[in-house]
Amino acid sequence: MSHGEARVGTAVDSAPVDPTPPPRASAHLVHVRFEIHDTLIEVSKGVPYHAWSFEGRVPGPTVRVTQGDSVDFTLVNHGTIPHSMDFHAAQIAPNKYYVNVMSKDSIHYQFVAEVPGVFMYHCGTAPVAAHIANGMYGALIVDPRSPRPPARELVLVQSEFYLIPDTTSQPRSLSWERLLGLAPDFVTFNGRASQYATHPITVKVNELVRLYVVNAGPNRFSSFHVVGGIFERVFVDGSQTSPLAGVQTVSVPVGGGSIFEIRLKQPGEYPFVTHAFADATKGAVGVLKAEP
Ligand SMILES: [Cu+2]
Repeated sequence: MSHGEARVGTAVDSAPVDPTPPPRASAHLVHVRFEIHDTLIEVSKGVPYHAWSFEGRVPGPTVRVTQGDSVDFTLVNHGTIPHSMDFHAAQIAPNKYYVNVMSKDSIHYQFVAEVPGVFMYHCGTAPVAAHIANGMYGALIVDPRSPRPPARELVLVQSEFYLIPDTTSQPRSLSWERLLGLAPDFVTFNGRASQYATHPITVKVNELVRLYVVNAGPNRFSSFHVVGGIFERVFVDGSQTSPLAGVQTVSVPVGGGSIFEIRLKQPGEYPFVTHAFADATKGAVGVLKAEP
């Protein structure tokens, strides 16, 4: 059940991750507390995977603050190995704050979100590629002081999963060799292959749709594109100055995030993809369903 009353998709499908961000923040001091857990997730229909997660979710919860807000952050490690947290929205000394937190220990620090945009956060413990590939990332939105125009807002975090080929051992777990060989089994939006293709996201014809797209990687660039549409504006890597206007495809580098604004002109189904189509075929595809 995805909405409490109506089934969406087929009975055997899991409900998709809700792509809706939290509302604009009104506090000037935003408390964020994340617990790390070893978590079982489903990276594709019927494919369970041993992940490491923030708050039991992959990607972790979307955090939303307003430019100038202080973020008061606590990280509690209930996992079995050391982890850490690196906020791309912060400008602080990594050797002081992005440090390992041992199992059963915690860390607390503050930073001021001075620059608007959509930023990646991730565990920065070595080997970083393994901690990211196992699910330790998410998006942090910093709204500009004067609010953006009203829009239907969605958060999409692209990432890859690399599985040990032995399918007899369930759940699956990370293949370091496949990760180093840049050969993902699944490329996903919000942690599960093709979830918004089987469960399209409904929007209205001609309404402004704002997509906050973060690419967690750990390896593959995203060539973000909406089939049947042209982006009205793209704030590249969140930059407020000189957004791109009237563009078809904009790459989101690994570790980056951009804000895409689009209107869908006719009723119908509009796939959003990384136009690097091997990765779309591996699951980085979804559908915006425009209704009158
Ligand atoms: Cu970690």
